[in-house]
Amino acid sequence: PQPADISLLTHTSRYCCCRASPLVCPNQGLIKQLDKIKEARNLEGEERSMLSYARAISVSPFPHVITHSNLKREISKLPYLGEKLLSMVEEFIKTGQINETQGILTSSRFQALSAFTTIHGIGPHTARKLYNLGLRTLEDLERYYEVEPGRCGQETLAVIEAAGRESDEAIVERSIKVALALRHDFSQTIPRAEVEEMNRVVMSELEQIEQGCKSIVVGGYRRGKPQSNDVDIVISHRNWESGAGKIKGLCKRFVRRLHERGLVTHVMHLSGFHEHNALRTHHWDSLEKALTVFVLPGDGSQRRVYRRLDLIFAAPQVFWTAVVGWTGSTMFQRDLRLYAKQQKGFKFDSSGISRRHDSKLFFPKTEREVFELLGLVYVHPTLRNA
Ligand code: DCP
Ligand code: MG
Repeated sequence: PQPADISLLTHTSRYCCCRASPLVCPNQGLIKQLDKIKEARNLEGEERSMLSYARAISVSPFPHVITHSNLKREISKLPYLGEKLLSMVEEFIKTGQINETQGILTSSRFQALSAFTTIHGIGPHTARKLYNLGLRTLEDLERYYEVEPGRCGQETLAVIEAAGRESDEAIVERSIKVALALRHDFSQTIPRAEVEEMNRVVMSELEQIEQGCKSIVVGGYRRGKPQSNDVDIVISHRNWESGAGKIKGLCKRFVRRLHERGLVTHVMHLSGFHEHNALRTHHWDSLEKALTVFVLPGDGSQRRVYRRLDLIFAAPQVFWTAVVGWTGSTMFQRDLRLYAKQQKGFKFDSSGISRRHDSKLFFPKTEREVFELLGLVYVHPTLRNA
């Protein structure tokens, strides 16, 4: 990160896209405890309460360790820390823990819901539904969905062809089955070197069917996480004029190719082929994308781990908004949208920036330009871990 940029960020802004949020911060212990409460609220569908904890967590990378002496003076100046949150912070300073967190950790309902939502496709709502059916463990879910661990046959080609014509329910059900069958692989995190190898393999395959494409690995990897849960890659074309035409329809064609080559074993979801998109909780944009299961080619001497791979295709004109949107974090993205709307009268999402009053579209040529357009100080990706 360039020091000049950092010094322009302020830790008291209401928007986390104006603050520096490093991966590891001085108040990690406090954040871990608050995060459990946030997760519990999320699992119970208490959206507003969940968001207050998320906001409290996002201001807690306060530059120094929060102590008794700075609590009253400085911390109370931070946004989003109301009376209740401040008393929790005080409790944490005194005892090293938060009572409410301890209660949550011992709750068997929390443990079950929390385990269920580790499965891609199972959100809080579905998790509660499954819990109400009497299911408690992931083994219970395997029986319920009739899934055999480690084994998940799929007519992947048929899934690719059916893209855009399936119901939301069918898509979610398939995602759950695949994610459940392969959960032992998916729970293993992906080291940075393997993420980079996956990107190399993907891009050399892409070059075979469409020359001149480029990519950036986004998500947690780009924010500096040493281990990722999945790999997210934004793909575009180097040619500003002809690129958009080359990107259109490429997603489906490429995934078919990766499947033929044995690299993509399963497809959970292909989207962007019609206006109405499934899994709306994800704030889906209108870009073509594929949520797949990927396996690196090996020499046969060892079994390769199945990995979750998301491929996002963006025309050159929206490449940088896609990169910023998909780099996240989720909170950073949320505040970017909010800031754009409230402070600038702009609409921001991964598929583009537009001005609200006349719908004029903007096509930033660099990542810095995205921030400039929104009137923001550039925030380095590794400081977007709000
Ligand atoms: N994203 C978002 N809103 C969501 C989900 C995702 O803005 N509801 C964006 C921000 C995320 C990015 O997409 O950083 C990728 O999402 P992931 O779920 O892959 O999360 P990360 O890559 O941040 O972490 P990891 O994959 O290691 O769990
Ligand atoms: Mg990711």
